[in-house]
Amino acid sequence: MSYVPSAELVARVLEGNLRAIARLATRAESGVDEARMALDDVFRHAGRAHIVGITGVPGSGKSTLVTALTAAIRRTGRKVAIVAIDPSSPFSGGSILGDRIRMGEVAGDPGVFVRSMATRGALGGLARGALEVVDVLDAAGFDVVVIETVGVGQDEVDVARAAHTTVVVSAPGLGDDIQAIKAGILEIADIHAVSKCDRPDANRTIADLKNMLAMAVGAGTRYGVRLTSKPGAAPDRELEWRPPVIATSSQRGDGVDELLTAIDRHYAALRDSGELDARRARIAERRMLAAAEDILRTRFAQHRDGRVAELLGAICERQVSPHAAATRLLDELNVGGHA
Ligand SMILES: Nc1nc2c(ncn2[C@@H]2O[C@H](COP(=O)(O)OP(=O)(O)O)[C@@H](O)[C@H]2O)c(=O)[nH]1
Ligand SMILES: [Mg+2]
Repeated sequence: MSYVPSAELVARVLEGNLRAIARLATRAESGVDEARMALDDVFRHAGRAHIVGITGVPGSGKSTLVTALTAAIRRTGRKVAIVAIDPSSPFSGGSILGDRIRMGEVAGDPGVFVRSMATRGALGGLARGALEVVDVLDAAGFDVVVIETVGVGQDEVDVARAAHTTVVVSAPGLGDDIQAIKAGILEIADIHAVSKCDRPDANRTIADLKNMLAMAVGAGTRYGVRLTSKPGAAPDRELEWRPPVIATSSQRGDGVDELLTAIDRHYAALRDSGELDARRARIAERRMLAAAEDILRTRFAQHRDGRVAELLGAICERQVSPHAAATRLLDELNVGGHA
């Protein structure tokens, strides 16, 4: 494929050209230097999309639910992009064929774009690359960008925290405990979906989850009820939001419209309370910190055989502490500049 210059690529992305979007997403994912300018450019045009994180343990029905939800969003006329991140497979969903069949409902619809991301790159590349792909889709005019992540580790939680609205999916038949608790992601839910409610054992999962949430509220844990926290400003209005528990069956189509209503209501509540700005500020802070760490790691790697090795030797000889060595290294390297 011929190389498309950044400016031209960005212009096509902003027009919503699907090939250009795919191409820039690939560049974002690979983290190549040539992508940097285009991604910086695209970032300035992003910021309109509602970013929805959908997480839950493998097999909880996320991909199936995302497909059903996508169809529901399309019926309202909005465009939807999906970023599916599943470290268990180079293609999302564990089964390529399965995913394709499930996306069948919305396949070929130009108002739907699906991007699968395999796994993290070296050293936390997952979150950064994924969020830059989200920027691309946002700037390209998708109204809703869904990030599907497997809720089993910190990386996934981090990605879910980059969303404005996070849906945690639990399902019956995957063990006695609410899976969100096992994965430690209960508190990040703005909305709970209990999928596969066509199954007879779903009622118990729903009841367990509701009990758990009631207990959390009773114990004073403010699950989902967040104060506005604009940096440097006193909270003006409070976001009163109790995460609803919504039973869904992607098989029967039950609960999907209700889920969409909850997602839309949550976004409206975020906007009206000022919490949306607060979340955007938190997302910005995390992303900037992650970018700084990334730059630092790269520079560290570049000097591993040189100055870093020397300082490591000095640390081993107890001539200098790790902290003092790090300070010295940062002073010596022009960290923000190019090597
Ligand atoms: N009975 C039932 N099975 C479902 C439903 N949704 C998904 N499944 C099944 O659950 C399995 C895992 O679904 P998938 O969407 O791939 O889960 P993911 O790993 O969380 O993305 C598949 O075999 C699906 O067919 C549902 O609403 N009802
Ligand atoms: Mg999946």
